[in-house]
Amino acid sequence: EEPSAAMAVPQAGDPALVLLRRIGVVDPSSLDDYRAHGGYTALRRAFELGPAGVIREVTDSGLVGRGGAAFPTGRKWQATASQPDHPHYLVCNADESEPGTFKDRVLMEGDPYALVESMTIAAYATGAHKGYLYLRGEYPRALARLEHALAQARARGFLGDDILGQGYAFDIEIRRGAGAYICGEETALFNSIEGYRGEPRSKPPFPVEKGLFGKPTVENNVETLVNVLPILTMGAPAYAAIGTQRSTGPKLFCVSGSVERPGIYELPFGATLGELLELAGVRDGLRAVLLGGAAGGFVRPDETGIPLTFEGTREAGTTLGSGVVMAFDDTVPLPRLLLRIAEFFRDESCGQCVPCRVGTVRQEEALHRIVERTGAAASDDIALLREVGRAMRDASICGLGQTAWNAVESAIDRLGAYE
Ligand code: L3W
Ligand code: SF4
Repeated sequence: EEPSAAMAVPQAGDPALVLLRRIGVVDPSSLDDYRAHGGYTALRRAFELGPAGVIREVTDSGLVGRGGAAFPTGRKWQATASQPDHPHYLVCNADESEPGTFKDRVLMEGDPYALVESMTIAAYATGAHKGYLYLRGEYPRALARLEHALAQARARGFLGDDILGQGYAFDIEIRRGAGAYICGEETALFNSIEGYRGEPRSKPPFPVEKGLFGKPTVENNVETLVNVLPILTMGAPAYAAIGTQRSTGPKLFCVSGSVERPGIYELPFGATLGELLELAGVRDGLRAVLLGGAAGGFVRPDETGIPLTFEGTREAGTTLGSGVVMAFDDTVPLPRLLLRIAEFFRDESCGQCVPCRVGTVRQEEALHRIVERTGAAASDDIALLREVGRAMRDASICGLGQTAWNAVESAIDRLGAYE
């Protein structure tokens, strides 16, 4: 039997869940079962509200992007909706590739119709009639389930020329990535869909103005889109009452590493790192926690009081990113781990700009020298790492180069990695 998405969700079946409530409960192949579990009530509500009403609800909900950058979703939608240039496009970024991230996979495998419904709502609100779902190439099960869901939705009038008899036309095309992390950067993703090399474009212009095929485009992460369903069904005020004032709603966390129950956890924003680790069953000998994935930063075991919000992690000098929490116990050799992270960035750099193309190589070389000296760092290695890191952060075109030094820097400054 195929492993079910619910296996990755230790809380599966808990009726208090918002984003994960159907995972492991609903039959992901059945449109009827999706509807029996509340599916398509949000789209009906969207048609009652009209496009401007939907954008108002999303703005009032306080929803911000879940890909890591926390940009206000309502503002993004409004900016696209008001563009005079047409057509408008909707793009769902499902190229989930941040090391340690697997929440979008679980959502797509376990509740695929929820993504189809929320993309339909986002497109309706922003005046798009065509949506692209850019799916990580290594997600064959999500692909099969989404393709089946799209076919069923078309056959039943939930996609197509006249959705639910409302005179609104929308359809979704799936595009598969080919294994490059950089294609998750929003503009590299446009280039990939257009048939060019997956290289980021300079911003501005932002995609809301000139995006896919040079047209106004809304691009959102899977988790961001799926939040629109509870916003419309429970209403913006009730949604905004979840979490904190500046990070509203529920959040998915991808917990892995030295824990008893790795998986996806849903908690309201504002729970602490310690509460999350306790749920996942943290093991003895915790040495470090990596927040936000390879692009994120390490924190120490005595920092588990950090609130898991965008503002709380920023104030603590770290990042929430897309919700990655990797726990490492004292059996993990830190210098090797840091070298592995540096290899990743060197490998995934698109090579378009010098600070990142050269900097990721120099960073890896220095970390390699340190590992060869069995973990001890010469002071000139550390000085070089800092100098290269600063150049990558300040002068790289996109987030990959700008964040490629985060993890190493935090390991030096917070963990004393080479002392
Ligand atoms: C209109 C403006 N739109 C910004 C839009 C922009 C984009 C969004 C965020 O991601 C994160 C990083 C890591 N008018 C706008 C505007 N926008 N100003 O808002 O933009 P930006 O540029 O702040 O960030 P970004 O480059 O989209 C950087 C995370 O990504 N990361 C990896 C993430 C991986 C995953 C995954 O695997 N699922 O999410 C690596 O750096 O956390 O914070 O849409 O157009 N004035
Ligand atoms: Fe490419 Fe790196 Fe420059 Fe981004 S920062 S455009 S990945 S070379």
